[in-house]
Amino acid sequence: MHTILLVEDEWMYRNAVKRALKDEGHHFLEADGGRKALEMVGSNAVDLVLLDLVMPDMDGFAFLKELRLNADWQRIPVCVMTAWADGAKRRKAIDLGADDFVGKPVDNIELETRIKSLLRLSQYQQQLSDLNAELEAKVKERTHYLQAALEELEQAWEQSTRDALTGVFNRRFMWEWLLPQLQQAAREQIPLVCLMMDIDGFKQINDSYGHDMGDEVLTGFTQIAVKCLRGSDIIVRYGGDEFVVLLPKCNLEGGRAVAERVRESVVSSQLSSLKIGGVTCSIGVALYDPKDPLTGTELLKQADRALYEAKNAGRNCVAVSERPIRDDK
Ligand code: GH3
Ligand code: MG
Repeated sequence: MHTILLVEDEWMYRNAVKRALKDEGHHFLEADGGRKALEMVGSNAVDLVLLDLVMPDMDGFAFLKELRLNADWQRIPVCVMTAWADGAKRRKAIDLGADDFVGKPVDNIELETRIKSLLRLSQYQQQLSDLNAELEAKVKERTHYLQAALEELEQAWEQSTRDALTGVFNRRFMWEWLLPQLQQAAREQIPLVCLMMDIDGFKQINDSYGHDMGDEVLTGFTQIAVKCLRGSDIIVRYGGDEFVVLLPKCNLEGGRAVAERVRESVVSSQLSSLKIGGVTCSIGVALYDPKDPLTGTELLKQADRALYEAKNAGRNCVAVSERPIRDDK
């Protein structure tokens, strides 16, 4: 059963309409002017409005204007009852939000069929809007789920690239950036420097003070090294107490200076006051010269050889490897 609001100041017309639709089983609300009709729309679930245009209180046009201002009422179908000949009034009513017309005086079949079709259209609209709401809820839920999955993935990726103890990049991740960095240096013809750093006598620290103290030294050492680097530099835990650092856009002198800064910072740091004697490190420096480029493996080998030289020179020092190592020689 549908509720139809009949807005008409003449009771004779209201009765004629009700008579015309008596077999349809509708429930009728009646208003003799626009103001009362608005009140009724506000307090009843109205499925359709049958509207006269000329009324003494608030006329049909003013009613339409008010009705369509309210978002909750915008989809209530409104069928205007007017003389067919009155084209200007019909156009104005449509512009104000009316949906259809029936002629006056009322033709029973005309009225019945127009109301049927308007109610059907309104029902379809409602179904469409319910489906839309359902779809929106699903999209929202799916977006939420995908966002959570993405965050989890990002977190997993971040974890898989990091060393669990020190938080710097791990060796597996090193190859992800090493080759692109070398390619960029070659493309831009700007040198870069690779440092290989290793804590001196670390085994002894572990043996004498325990593994936990060893871990503390590793973490402390990493923090000191990071403070000596630029944001664009990359540090990797290469193995136990060995770290690789890549300094993009840096020449040999710059690289040596950074290595010296790390070495000195470690010597004068809190690490040395861990009551385990002085902690020191040795650092090997290797240059990637885009005019005479090395492969990633060659660069690492060269930095490793420089580190070996620093260890041989008595540790707690920086050594530079000037002679490139070639894999094919
Ligand atoms: P050198 O001066 O020649 O570098 O001597 P070293 O004693 O430091 O020798 P090396 O660099 O080979 O020592 C690496 C040691 O680091 C061996 C291993 O037991 C220890 N190690 C590796 N990973 C960890 C770790 O995660 N935590 C701790 N505490 N120790 C580790
Ligand atoms: Mg060591």
